[in-house]
Amino acid sequence: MSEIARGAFHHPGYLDAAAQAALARDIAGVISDAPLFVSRMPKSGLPMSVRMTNCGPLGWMSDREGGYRYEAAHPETGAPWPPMPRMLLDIWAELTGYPKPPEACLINVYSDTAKMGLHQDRDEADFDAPILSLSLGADCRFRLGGPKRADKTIAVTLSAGDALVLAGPARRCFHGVDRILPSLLTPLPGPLAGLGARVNLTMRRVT
Ligand code: MD3
Ligand code: FE
Repeated sequence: MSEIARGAFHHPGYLDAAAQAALARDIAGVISDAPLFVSRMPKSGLPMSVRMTNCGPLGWMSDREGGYRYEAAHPETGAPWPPMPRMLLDIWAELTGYPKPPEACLINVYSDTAKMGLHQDRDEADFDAPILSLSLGADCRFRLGGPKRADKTIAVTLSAGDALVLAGPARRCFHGVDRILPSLLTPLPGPLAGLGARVNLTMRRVT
């Protein structure tokens, strides 16, 4: 584990190959009940380049009219999000030590060309709880800045099996995904093969 910035704890290879495979089965099950969808930017309606879905009591989404928000149901099926797999609850408890369970797990699926611009996560009422991220599949170049958009940034490679805990000051930092790195050597595990190059899970408290 290394603290890459104040409050940002990187655990390279936290999940071994067997744990990544078990997690991939759970996530494939979530996607079969809650299909991947495309969120859109508020006002412009431009589509994001990642496809997403969620599990847990609340899920993150965005559309042109309603903007960034958490909802209890899938925007296309209207069904409640699938439950958070036990494995994710256990990892949250072990890595964050936070006394309450995560309320939302956002599942982002990246193609080889998908990216995520620099942004802050500020759609949650609870800014003091940590955020936990887990990565599967291709490496990406992840960028972490400071609390202001213009602050200097660092680049970090996030690889399959890595965990990243954002606590304290890191929770408010700008961050994004510059690009997905060549994925031939690190395909997504079998149950997720064909969906894209990289999957990232972010677990959060919302309320
Ligand atoms: C640093 N996801 O879903 S995960 C997001 O790889 C998001 O899909 C990226 O940013 C991805 O909002 C990055 C790592 C991460 C997640 C949340 C953070 C880093 C963060 C919140 C604050 C600071
Ligand atoms: Fe984010």
